[in-house]
Amino acid sequence: MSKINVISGDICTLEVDAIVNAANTTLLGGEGVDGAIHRTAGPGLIEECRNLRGCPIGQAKITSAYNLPCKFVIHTVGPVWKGGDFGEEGLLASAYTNPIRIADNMKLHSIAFPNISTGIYSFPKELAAAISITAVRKALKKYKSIKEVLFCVFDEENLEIYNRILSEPSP
Ligand code: AR6
Repeated sequence: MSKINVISGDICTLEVDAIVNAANTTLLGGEGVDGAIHRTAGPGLIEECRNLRGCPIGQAKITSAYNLPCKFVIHTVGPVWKGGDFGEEGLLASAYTNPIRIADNMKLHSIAFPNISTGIYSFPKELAAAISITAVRKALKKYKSIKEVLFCVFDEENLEIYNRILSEPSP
């Protein structure tokens, strides 16, 4: 049985098979969780990312983890929230599903996600949480290598939202 759990804190400290980076389409670093991941990983990560030539919104690409305690980093790009009429919901769901697909393809067992798009990209937190949980639950039915998914939350509001939604019976 795959398990979904919530953990509070810095995703850079997690000793999972893969952490997911909420990057931008250049994959050349940024602020927020992206900045933290690159700072902790060290310069090897940006070197490898340069060779990837960017990543479209909703897609994902995998790299080594360098000085991070996880094994791999899966870089995805969430959508910028523009009010909801620009396919943001589907793109956010893809930003969860594609890393799980890649992790499964690599036969990985554990993966940790930050709350993609809910920082600099301004996606409403409640909606983002509901989309992410639905997308992950659906993906876990298909990608059987993944035994544990961690939602790594970094603020009190997301902690409350994830704990609440995950404690409700799943539809
Ligand atoms: N560990 C876990 N979560 C974190 C950490 C951390 N160390 N630091 C921040 N968060 P954001 P986005 C949370 O802004 O909205 C970058 O410049 C944060 O509180 O990092 O997808 C990229 O290059 C929030 O809940 O990503 C892009 O340009 C969540 O991570 C842009 O930001 C996502 O916030 C992407 O924006």
